[in-house]
Amino acid sequence: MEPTTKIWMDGELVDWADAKVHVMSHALHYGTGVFEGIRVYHTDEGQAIFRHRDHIKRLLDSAKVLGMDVPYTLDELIDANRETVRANGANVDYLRPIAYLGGQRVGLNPIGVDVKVNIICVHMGSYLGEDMQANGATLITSSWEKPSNRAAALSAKICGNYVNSVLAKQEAIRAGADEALMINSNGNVAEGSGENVFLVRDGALHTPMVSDAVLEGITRNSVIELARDEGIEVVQRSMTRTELYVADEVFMTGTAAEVTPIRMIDNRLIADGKPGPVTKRLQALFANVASGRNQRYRRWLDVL
Ligand code: PPE
Repeated sequence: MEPTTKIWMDGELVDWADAKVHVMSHALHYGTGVFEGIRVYHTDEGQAIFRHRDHIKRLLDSAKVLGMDVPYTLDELIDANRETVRANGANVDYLRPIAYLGGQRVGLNPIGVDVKVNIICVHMGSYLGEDMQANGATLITSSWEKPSNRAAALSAKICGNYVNSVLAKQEAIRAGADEALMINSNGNVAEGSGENVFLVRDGALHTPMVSDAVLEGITRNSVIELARDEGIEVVQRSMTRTELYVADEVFMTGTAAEVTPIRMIDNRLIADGKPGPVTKRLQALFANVASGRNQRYRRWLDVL
């Protein structure tokens, strides 16, 4: 990938090439870290970090679930993110703060292992591709089940949780699809490997509940608020995979994916296979809000 300039490592800005971690770090072996993905948008007022406080709050909540004490406050992390974006110039569009057990320890016991915090800025661009963003992406249902809430702490963004997503994503790409759709242990729709999923039926939005083994996405939350403000009904409920096949529209949301229309699932076209009107409306609205052209949601932008 394209390196950027500086990486924040526990209070210091370090050159990309020098941002090194020890091979005996607990997190490398056991997945004991938590992370965030946060968009940095270009607005007329300058670079803006989208829903900054909400993302850092979720990072600290994920750490709490993992039982890890992060040695920085929410406000300190916000300042560190801003400093890192500033140090990396205008081309970056995505922030990746990660807090992990960086201490050297063999054996699972995480208690007392040093916690490290690093912040990386990258250029992400379009996550599933420009063409998919415009014309719709294709999904296959993964043969890998999303673990149940009994098996994993899914509403926390814990590094180790992502092995399941990586298996699903790999399967989708090898099968020629853009993304995987994951089914939960009850046989209902969960989410994509790194996105929440919505369907449109009779003009209303439907999305799985947080208890359906999904990450409580911040983009999901933004789209729900935008839709309700537009007078669109939003229903959070369990749904089956076949409901997606026959929906009027399907789209996915995520920090990286933003609002991406889905045109095909398991070789079935969704409606006529073109992004539908509700999807296009919410996608445009989201883009206007994120870029600051729509000032009604200015509170979601932390302008540097
Ligand atoms: N579910 C999962 C499993 C997930 O990883 C994400 C974000 C979402 C839903 C959407 O959440 P939110 O970003 O708060 O709207 N996935 C991040 C990681 C992507 C990656 O490849 O890395 C992201 O979009 O930044």
